[in-house]
Amino acid sequence: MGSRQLLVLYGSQTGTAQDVAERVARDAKRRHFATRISSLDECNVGNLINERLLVIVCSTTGQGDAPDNMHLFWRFIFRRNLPANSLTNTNFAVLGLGDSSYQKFNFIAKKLHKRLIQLGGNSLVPVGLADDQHDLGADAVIDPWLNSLWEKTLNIFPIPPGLEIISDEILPPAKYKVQLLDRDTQASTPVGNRNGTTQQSGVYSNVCPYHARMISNKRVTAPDHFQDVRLVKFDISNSKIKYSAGDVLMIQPSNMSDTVVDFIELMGLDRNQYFTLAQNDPDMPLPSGLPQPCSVEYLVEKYLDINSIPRRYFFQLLSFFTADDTEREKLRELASAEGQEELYSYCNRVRRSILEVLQDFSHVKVPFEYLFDLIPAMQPRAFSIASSLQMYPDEIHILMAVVQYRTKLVKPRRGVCSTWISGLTPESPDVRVPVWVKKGTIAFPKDPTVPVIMVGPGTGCAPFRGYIQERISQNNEGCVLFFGCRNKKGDFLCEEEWMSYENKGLLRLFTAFSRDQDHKIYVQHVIKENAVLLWDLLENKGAWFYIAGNAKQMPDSVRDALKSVIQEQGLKTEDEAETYLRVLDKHKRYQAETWS
Ligand code: 2AM
Repeated sequence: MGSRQLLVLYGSQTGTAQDVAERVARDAKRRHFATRISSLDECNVGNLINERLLVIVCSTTGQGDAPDNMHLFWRFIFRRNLPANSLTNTNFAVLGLGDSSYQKFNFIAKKLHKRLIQLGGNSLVPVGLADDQHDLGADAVIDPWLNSLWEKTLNIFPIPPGLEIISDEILPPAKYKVQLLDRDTQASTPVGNRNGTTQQSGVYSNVCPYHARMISNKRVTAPDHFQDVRLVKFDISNSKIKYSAGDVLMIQPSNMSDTVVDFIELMGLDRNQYFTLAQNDPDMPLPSGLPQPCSVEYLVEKYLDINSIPRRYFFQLLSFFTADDTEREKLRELASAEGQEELYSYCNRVRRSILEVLQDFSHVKVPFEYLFDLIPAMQPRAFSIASSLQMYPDEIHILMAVVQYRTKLVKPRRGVCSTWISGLTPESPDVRVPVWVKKGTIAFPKDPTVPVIMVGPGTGCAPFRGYIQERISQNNEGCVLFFGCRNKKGDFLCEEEWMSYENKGLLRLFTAFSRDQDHKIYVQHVIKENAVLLWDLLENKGAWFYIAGNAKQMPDSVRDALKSVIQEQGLKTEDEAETYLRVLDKHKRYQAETWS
C-alpha cells in the first residue's frame, strides 16, 4: 500500500496538457493511488529518483519547443552528469499532446520518453502521441493509451484487497472547500484591491503581475476594413520592467462584462459575496491566481474561463448537477467515448462556450464549490512586444487584432482578451491590465551593424517594429522589412512610421498588398523580385533573416522563396540551397515565430 503513490506531472502551454493530467490524476484516485499532481517546473526534480510511479503529460509548442512551465525540468533532465541508473526504481509513462500540422509533431514527449529510458526508468507503455488539432483527435489516442496504462499499472500495483475501482458514476469530492463569509466578517476582513496590488519589484509573473495603466488604444486599420487591429500602449514607468526586442508581453485578461453578468445571473450568485478557499485534498494545492478572501465578482470576472470551450469532463461532472433525467442522459452521452463526434459538432466546431452550454441545460444547478472543478482557470495570452525601451523608456506597445468571427451560432464569437482590451480606454482610470514580460523565442544579432531582413505580414510586423525602433534609437541602419497586408488603404499597419524611417534612410521597406489588384501579391513574391539584394545581404554582408506572423502557410512559402533566391543567385542546386538554409538556421541567422 505504501508504494501505491503516483505522481502526475505536466508541461502545458495553453492548459490542455494540464487538463489531461488532471484526468489521469482523477482516474488514479478512483484506483486508490495516493496521487499528487503539479507542473514539471513545480516538482522537486531531485526527488524523482524516489518515485515508483510517474506519469508525465506534456505538449509540444511552436517549432518543437517545450512549454514554459517545464523549462527548468527540461534543462535538468538533459544534464550530462545525471547517472545512467538514476531512475531504475521508477515506472513511468509519457503522454504527448501535439499538433500534427506542425513539423515537429510531439517532439518533446518523444525526446523525454527516450531520455527517461536512458536514465534507467521502466517504461510502462509506449509514448502516447495525441493530436491536439481538436479534442476528438486527441481523445482517440488518449482513451486507449490510458486503458493500457492502467492495465499495466494495476498489474504492478494491484488494487488493495477489499477495495475496488470507484465508479465514475459517483460524484467525486470537490477540489476545494469553500467558506462563504457573512456580512460582518466581510466588513472586518481586508480584501485585496480590485486591481490587485502592484509592487515595483521589476520581477513580475502570473502570480504577481504588474498592473499597467493603458496610455492609448488606437485602431490602426481603416474604419471600413474588415479587421480591427489596435496599437495598444501601456505605461510601465516605475515598474522597473526591462525587455528586449523579440520579447513577449503576457496579459491576464478579464471576461467580457456582459458574459460576467449573464453567468452570475444564470448561476444565481451574489456578486458581492466574499468567500475563502481551503484544501479539500492534501494533494491539491490552492490556486495561486486568486486573492483570499475573494469576491464572487472577482472570481467570475478574472478567474473562471467561462468563455472557453468545455472539455469532455465538464459534461461528465455537469451530469451530476441536473435534476432532469433527459438532460442527465444527454450530458452523459456527450461525455462518453461514443459521444465524442457529437460533442465535437456541438461545441468545438461552432466554438460554443461553457456559459452557452450552461444556458442550454437549464435544469442544472451547480454547487458553488464545484465551479472550481468544472471551469478551468483563465489562461494568460501572449503578444509580441512592438516597441523598444530605447525609443519609449516607460512604455510597452503591442499590435493586437480584435478577434471576432462567425460560426453557425447566432452570436458572433469574440476573443476574450482582445475584446476586453479593445473596450478599455485610457480614460477609465481604475482599470489596470495585469501584465508581465516573457523572454521571446526570437533573438536579434548582438552586433547592431549586421543587416537584418524581416518578413512580417499583418501583425507579424510587431516584433520587428520593436527591433527597428531599437536600431534606429542607436542610429544604426541595416533594417530591411517585408510587410504584407490586404490593401494599402485598409490595413497598412504603422505606415507613417515605416515611411518616416525610410525617408531618413534608416529602413528599406518592401510591401505586398495582396488584394489591391486582380492577382494575389504576397511577401514571398516580393522576396523573389528582390533576389539580387537579398543574396548580397545574406552571402556578402552576413545578414540575419526573420519571419513572424499568423498565416499558416506563410512561413513555408517564404522559406521556399528564399531557397529559390539562394539557388538562382548563388548558382546552387536545390539540395545545396537547402543545406545553405540549414546552416543559417544552425547559426540562428534564420528564425521564425508564428502564432495562430
Ligand atoms: P490574403 O488575406 O489576401 O490572402 C496579412 O494577413 C497578409 O498576409 C494578407 O495580405 C494576406 O493575404 C497574406 N497572406 C495570407 N496567406 C498567405 C500566405 N500563405 N503567404 C503569404 N501571405 C499570406
